[in-house]
Amino acid sequence: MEQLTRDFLRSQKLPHIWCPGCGNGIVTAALVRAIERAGYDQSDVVIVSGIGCSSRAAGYLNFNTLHTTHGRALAFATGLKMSRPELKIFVIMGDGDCSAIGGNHFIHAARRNIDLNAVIINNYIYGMTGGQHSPLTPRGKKATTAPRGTLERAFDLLELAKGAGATFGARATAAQPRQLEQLILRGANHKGFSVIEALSPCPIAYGRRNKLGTAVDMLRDMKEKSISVERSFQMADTELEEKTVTGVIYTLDAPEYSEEYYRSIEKTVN
Ligand SMILES: Cc1ncc(C[n+]2csc(CCOP(=O)(O)OP(=O)(O)O)c2C)c(N)n1
Ligand code: SF4
Repeated sequence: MEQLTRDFLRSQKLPHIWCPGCGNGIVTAALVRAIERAGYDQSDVVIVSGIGCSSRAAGYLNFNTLHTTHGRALAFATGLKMSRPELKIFVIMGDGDCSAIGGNHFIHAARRNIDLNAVIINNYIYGMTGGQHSPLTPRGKKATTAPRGTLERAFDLLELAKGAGATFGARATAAQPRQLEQLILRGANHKGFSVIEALSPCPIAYGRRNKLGTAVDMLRDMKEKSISVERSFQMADTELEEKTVTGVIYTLDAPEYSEEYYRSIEKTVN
């Protein structure tokens, strides 16, 4: 781990400024380990992020990094992939960044099945701006913009991605960092748009407001509510209501956009 920290983190940017107990560090560490296991050349890896607490991860990572505007990480990453298809691109987004302001880019990246690896750190809230609800806040949970609990149903992010055309969807929690690492690696090895939803505690903007206890309590709760996708097949829908299904939720086979694009150019030129 010491070697990983030396090679893959920008030590001059540390210590990080995430709150104590924030899950962002756990998810970032899982990402770093997955990239190391994938064996990529460091100069071929690009980390793209938007704006938010989770998106700060890009600043701490010692790869080529792009810290873009709120909700636009996938738009920048798409441009990059189309001009340099050989790059290994990881896109870190918060739940708001990905599914609210960036929702349009998300569905179109999925529709194109472009070979990007989206890691969405879902802490169920807008952390950086103090706790507004996002499209992934569970119904009934409190936020600054829903003081009596949100009335809206949350998206199932992976169903949304699948419906739009993404070909790899996986979910894990910060309470299972090794599983998360494994899933990010599997997503990276998949050709097409990979979506990894990483559930992560925000004890400050979300946990405190919803009386979820300490960060440790939140992690314990995440772990207890997790059900592997294999086990979930044996359970009734009603039993799964309060659970979080983790693992590779689905994989599909479909043409990848940047490859198709270059193939079509070659055909036209020749
Ligand atoms: C165009 C634009 N609108 C709004 C903002 C304000 N803003 C910054 S971060 C953020 C939300 C972050 O929430 P999320 O994406 O869930 O990430 P988190 O901070 O929870 O990791 C918002 C609304 C902004 N920076 N730019
Ligand atoms: S506000 Fe929440 S998401 Fe942001 S750094 Fe603090 S704990 Fe993490």
